[in-house]
Amino acid sequence: MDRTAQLIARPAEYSVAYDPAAPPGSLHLRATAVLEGNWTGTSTVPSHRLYPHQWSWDSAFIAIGLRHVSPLRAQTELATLLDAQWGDGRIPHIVFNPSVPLDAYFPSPDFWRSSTAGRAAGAPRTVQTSGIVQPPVHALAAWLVHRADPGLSRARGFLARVYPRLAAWHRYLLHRRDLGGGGLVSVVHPWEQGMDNAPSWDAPLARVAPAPARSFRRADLAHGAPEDRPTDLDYGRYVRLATDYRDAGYADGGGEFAVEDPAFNALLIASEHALAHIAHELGATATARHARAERLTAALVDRLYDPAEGMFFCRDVRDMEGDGLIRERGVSGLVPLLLPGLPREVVAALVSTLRGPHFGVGTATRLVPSYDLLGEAFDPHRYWRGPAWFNTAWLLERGLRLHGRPAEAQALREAALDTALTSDFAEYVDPYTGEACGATGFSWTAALTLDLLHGTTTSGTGIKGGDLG
Ligand code: 9WN
Repeated sequence: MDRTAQLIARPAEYSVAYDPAAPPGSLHLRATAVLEGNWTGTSTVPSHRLYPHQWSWDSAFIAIGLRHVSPLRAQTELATLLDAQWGDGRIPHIVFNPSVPLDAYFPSPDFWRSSTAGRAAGAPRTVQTSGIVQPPVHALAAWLVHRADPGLSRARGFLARVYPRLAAWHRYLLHRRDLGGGGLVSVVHPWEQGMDNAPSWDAPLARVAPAPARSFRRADLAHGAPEDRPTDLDYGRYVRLATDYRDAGYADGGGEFAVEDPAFNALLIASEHALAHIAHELGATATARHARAERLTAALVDRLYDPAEGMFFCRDVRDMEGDGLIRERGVSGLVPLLLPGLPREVVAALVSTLRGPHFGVGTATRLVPSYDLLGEAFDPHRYWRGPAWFNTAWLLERGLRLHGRPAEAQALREAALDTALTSDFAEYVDPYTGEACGATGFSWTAALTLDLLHGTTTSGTGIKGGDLG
């Protein structure tokens, strides 16, 4: 049998490869077991109890880790998500599993009503989804998945199948979501940016009249401590925004919440560079995509960077009174460090902000706190208002390495690996103590642990500057 036929006919095609050299109980084996436990047959849930469906940016991070133990499963993870793409190009933030009871997660499919309310926007008929999006990490993930096993990827035509869908996804964001008119993408709901409860949303959310508490029933409080989760008032506002968007047929442009976020846009730019690599691999020209990524980087610096503070801020596009910049220091404002085309002085300033008193990386904290340690709203346990997540640590580790800061990158990598082990792959941790918060056995924590374990030296699996540009 030739190599191609062997690849296609793999007997245990979806099984993960447990590393035979890994000692029993090792981090590698435990991380692999978490992903194995959260696999549903076509995708991976973030956590069976708290998040029992497929989530968009979770799946991208999960694929980045899965590629080390099952490149086929990593490809399938992304393909399943892309099968739920809408006709207008959007990739929904949740793809619902029809066998999970409606009351297991709120808002459930009967809230979003994607196949009816989203008909004009081209929502799929056969699968139920939410109608909002999440950060575009997918093209970056697809490129990294390809590189883990280019033979399998070519044999299965993986990149050729995902490329048009990823290109349509970026088109949707760039054409339908430039609500500020400056070239950057706006999110229309805090859940879209992925850091749901960040203090940056407080001011734009304050204008939103909350849906009455009796009009919906939260499911998250059955699994998470109320003092760690968003408040009922915040939830009422989330529900109001999502209801209004749904009732407008998921058409873009009219909502009262529109914010340009640095991390969301930086991830789009990183993915645009990745799409250029994918185009090149498929024999098409990559120049225009790289050029667009550079233009977007310039727009990001121009619109969201504050040199006096040495970091990026969100811009409230609906703010008619001030300059629109929301001067809350969040980890989102450091994530652009992962971009290759960033001006040198911006890189230097971001690194010093990361290490300074507001984030304490390398001195006071483990991983990277989600919010300013000195900020008024700081709370080491409450969702996205202080605790540290593993995906942001992974992004910043990558940025530090890309910009020639191997010692800082290595320290962050070791802290992430150590904390993943001691917290049992927690969803997030107290940034000072590393105490586990939220769910344990959380998929992207396990996946990114695997990716960090594979490190920079293993050929085809490492993350090098060339992955981005
Ligand atoms: C709403 C699944 C998701 C993550 C988000 C995280 C949390 C959902 C929630 O869980 O959001 O999308 O119910 O709080 O904030 O980043 O993708 O893990």
